[in-house]
Amino acid sequence: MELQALMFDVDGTLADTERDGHRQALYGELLEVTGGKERIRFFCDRHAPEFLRQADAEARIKELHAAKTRHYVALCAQGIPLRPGVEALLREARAAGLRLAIATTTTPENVTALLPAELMALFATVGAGDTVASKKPAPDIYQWVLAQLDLPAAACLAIEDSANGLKAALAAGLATVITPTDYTRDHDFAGALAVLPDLGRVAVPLLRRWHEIAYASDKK
Ligand code: XBP
Ligand code: MG
Repeated sequence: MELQALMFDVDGTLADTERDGHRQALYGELLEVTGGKERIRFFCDRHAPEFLRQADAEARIKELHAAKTRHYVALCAQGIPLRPGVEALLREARAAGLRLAIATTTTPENVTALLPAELMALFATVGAGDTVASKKPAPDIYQWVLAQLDLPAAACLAIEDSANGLKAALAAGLATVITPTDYTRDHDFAGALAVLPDLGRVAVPLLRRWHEIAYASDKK
């Protein structure tokens, strides 16, 4: 089956938002846990477990996460640059007839804050945040996006930055290209199709070739 779609992770892949955005609201060590609300709960569990025993703990976590999101959206408004090669690849992929999708743990609001409307329009579907019950490394968000695209995993490639993202994509049956960030450089990327410094030297013909190799066994 030929390559028909690319599925992009957001934070760390489209832009180094963990360094330029989320980190300024959260601490790097917490990035091992995906999901802002889940990360706050994890921090409380480690450092203030008594807080979680309060009746209004969940409501206060939601409030804190909403405040953090406001800070992040404000940082996006100042402009968080996309990583090298991302915009060019998005445009080239669309011009080559590939469909684009987003599969992210962050909120839909954070995606539209990061990407200008013109780039958002390139995506056929956006799977984000609480769309699914289980966040990465669970495969749910990738499975949801595949269903929206009405495509089998074998017709797609996933592009990620972290071990949690790789686990999620592999569990959904997706061959995955990794472009690590400073926060994920030391992660275990076993099973990745390729690990690259960024997308700066990646063009569609190369992705088509890697896709053929990745799914060659499917053709037997
Ligand atoms: C990475 C995440 C997100 C962000 C923070 O998302 O785990 O939770 O760190 O965003 P991706 P929220 O799957 O794109 O790498 O606070 O909105 O969750
Ligand atoms: Mg990521």
